[in-house]
Amino acid sequence: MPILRSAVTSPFSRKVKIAAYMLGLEKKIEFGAVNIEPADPIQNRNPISKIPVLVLDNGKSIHDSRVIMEYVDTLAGGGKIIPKEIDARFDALTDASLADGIMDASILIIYEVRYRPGETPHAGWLDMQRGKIVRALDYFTDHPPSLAPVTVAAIGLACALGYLDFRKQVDWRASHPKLIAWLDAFRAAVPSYDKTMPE
Ligand SMILES: N[C@@H](CCC(=O)N[C@@H](CS)C(=O)NCC(=O)O)C(=O)O
Repeated sequence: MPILRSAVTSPFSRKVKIAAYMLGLEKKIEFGAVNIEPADPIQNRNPISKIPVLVLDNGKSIHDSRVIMEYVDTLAGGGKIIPKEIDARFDALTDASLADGIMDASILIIYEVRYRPGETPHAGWLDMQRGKIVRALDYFTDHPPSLAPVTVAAIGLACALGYLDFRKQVDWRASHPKLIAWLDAFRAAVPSYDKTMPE
């Protein structure tokens, strides 16, 4: 059975888990853990040692999360979470990429604090990353991803908001309150969101 090397706290891994549940693949993919600190043999699977990585039965590895999302959509017949029609497809993929950008900036904030032991985190850098997050949230406030159907765009934004709830890089609930109702609607439509919530 393919193994998803992942972590409960990883928002990119969470996207894939939610997609697997949505597509009825949760019993066909094992959700395996990985510990990126200290070094884990995950480097043998992805030279840049990022998760998630999907390790297939034939020994091949698929990464990153966007490619795995495409893989699970294909396994499920295609066109389920990534629309087939060209405009809808590239709108969804572009919004999903922006949601990933929120997660990238959010993770860089955490790493700036975590990986400068004994030094003050660079305030300008943190502000720059927060600015990216806020501008992307402005965009999503004006262009909330469709929930009918739920695509990679909605899954990505939900995981990005969940990560901000978890690590609190930005108080998005105060700054972008319209997205609260959107996330509530997503949770109602996609029960695996709550199932994959980091503790
Ligand atoms: N573009 C990648 C980003 C994945 C990523 O940044 N994962 C984080 C954990 S949430 C990670 O592995 N960080 C370890 C590192 O950057 O060395 C994807 O979509 O999978």
